[in-house]
Order: sequence, then structure tokens, then C-alpha cells
Amino acid sequence: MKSKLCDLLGIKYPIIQGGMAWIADAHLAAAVSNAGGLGIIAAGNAPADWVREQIQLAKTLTSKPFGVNIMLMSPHSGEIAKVLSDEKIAVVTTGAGDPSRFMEGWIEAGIKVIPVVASVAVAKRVAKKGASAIIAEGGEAGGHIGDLTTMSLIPQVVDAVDIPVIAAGGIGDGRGIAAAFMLGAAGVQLGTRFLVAKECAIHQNYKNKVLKASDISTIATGKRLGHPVRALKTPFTRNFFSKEYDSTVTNEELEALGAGALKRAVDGDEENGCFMAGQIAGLIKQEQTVAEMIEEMFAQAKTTITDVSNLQQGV
Ligand code: TUI
Repeated sequence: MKSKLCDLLGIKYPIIQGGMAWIADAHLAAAVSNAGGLGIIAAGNAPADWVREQIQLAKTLTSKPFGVNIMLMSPHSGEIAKVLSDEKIAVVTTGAGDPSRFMEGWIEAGIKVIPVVASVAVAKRVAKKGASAIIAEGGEAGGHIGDLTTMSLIPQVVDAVDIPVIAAGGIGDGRGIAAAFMLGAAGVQLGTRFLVAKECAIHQNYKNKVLKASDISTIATGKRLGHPVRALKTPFTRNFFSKEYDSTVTNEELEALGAGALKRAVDGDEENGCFMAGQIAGLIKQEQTVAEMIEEMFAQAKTTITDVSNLQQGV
């Protein structure tokens, strides 16, 4: 199942691992790249030195291409942007904002820029600025999300730009990958499924919550602050949700409640952690190696597409 994305990035399978802050380190990124996808180190809110160390570590763990995700709300994003140019990283993905201000510098350094967007308007803007591809992420995704669903967003972005579009949000198996191709995508980005990968170093409490999740286990909080976040329902999200609709609680108090909550989840704090995950968590029932996941998913995508085309021919 090769697509133009495989040629663009020099990878075997058209799959990118989501840039999950505090979660996607050099070990997970290298595992995904070694399995034939594009692994991503997530800079999140970490300082530039940590990002540089992780890049150097990943270079020792894989000879395949990998990328770095910059979370644009991070106070360190400017400094990290320079590190990526210094380290001549193959690919940068961006999230939680418009990366236009950094794009010229990265492109000059020979870096392929693949922004994550949640709307057609931002997709068009970054395409004009020289993006190599676009990841269009629907609101089924975990973490910081936009308003549109993957089903509505992908074909509209595909029609709006003439670079490859990668579908994200709500994809967790081969059927989701097949569906993404049906919508015109050239590849997929997955985060939630990789949370339970053997190479993912998060606390077992986090993995168990994903494995036990059902279809209705996630909730989006933080809409009042202008940056909604999807996470598994826990004491933290219940508390945050009730305070969000309490007019006596200030936005500053709400921001303070959220600060550090993802890191606490990664460390296994079931009371105060914010366990970010997408709506597809309910589908994920098994811990596997990254290679097992990728091989299984693309085998399933292939049979799904074959079955559907046989249906078309009345077989
Ligand atoms: O960025 C993500 N997912 C994330 S970032 C994150 S860290 C965080 N923690 C707490 C609060 C906020 C962030 C956790 N998960 N996904 C990619 C994504 N990007 N989703 C939506 C967007 C996006 C939103 C607005 C991209 C561009 C954009 O542009 C708006 C504009 O016009 O500048």
C-alpha cells in the first residue's frame, strides 16, 4: 500500500505517528520509523535542549527518516525551531497553531514541513507557504482539537490544496486507514493506538485506561478557554468540566488546573492526570509492538479495500 507520501518521505507505509507531548520520545519515534512509518519526537512544552538530546538519541536508534513535532503554544517554540534547522531534521510537523512564521527558515534548511490543521483556511495558508504535505485532523482525535470531524474535514482539505493530505483523528485500524484513502488522503496519522505500543514508555495506568475505554469514554473540555482538549473521562475531566461551566471560576484558575495535567497522566496519576486520547480508544484492546500494529493495520486495510471493490463488482 504505497502512496505518494511514501516517495515524499522515504518510508514503506504511509503512516505518521502523532506528536504526543510528554509521550512521543526518541524510543517511540525510532520504533515507528524502524517499522516502516514516520516516527515523530514531540517537543510539547519541553525545553530546546531536551529536544536536541532526543534527536541525537533517535539518530542512534534508527537510520530511517524521522521527524519532530512542534507545539506552537509552547514558550520554547522559537528556540526549538532553530534546533530543528541545526540538526537538519528530515520532517517537522506542527500543532496547535499556524506555523507560517517558521516555515521559510525550515524550508531553507531543507526540512519538509507538514503542519497539522483543523480547517480548510489554515490548510490553504500553509500550502501557499510551501508545506510539503498537510495533516488534517478531525475532532475525534485526542489532545487539542478543532471543531470538524475527520469525515467532513478530509475531503474538503483534499479539494482545497494540491499537496498530499494525511488524515488524522478517529483512525485506529485498517478499516480507518482504508476509509481515509476513500476520502482522498495519501496517508494517515495515528496517536491513540500507539499509546499502548510496547515501545511507548507511559505509565501502565495510562495504557490500562485506553485498553478499558469504550466508545463514550472521552470528553472535550476547555472550550471556554479557546483550546478544547479531548481526554478520557476521569476525576480530572469531571472536575475541570464542572468548573468550566461555573461562572465564579476565572479563566486563570481554569488554566492553572490544566497546567501539567498531561505530564501527571503520563506518570500514572489517576486522580489529577489528564489522560488525552481520541474517540477511537474504545477500539483498542491489545498491547503490541509498533511493528505488529503497523503490519496488522496495513494487511487489514488491503483486505478491506479488496472486499469493497469486490462488492462493487457484485462478487
Ligand atoms: O496540537 C494538537 N494536539 C495537541 S497539542 C497538545 S498540548 C496542549 N495542552 C493543553 C492545551 C492546549 C495544547 C495536546 N494535543 N493537534 C493538532 C491540532 N492543531 N489540532 C488543532 C490544531 C490547530 C488549531 C488551530 C492548528 C492550527 C490552528 O490554527 C489557528 C490559526 O488560525 O492560527
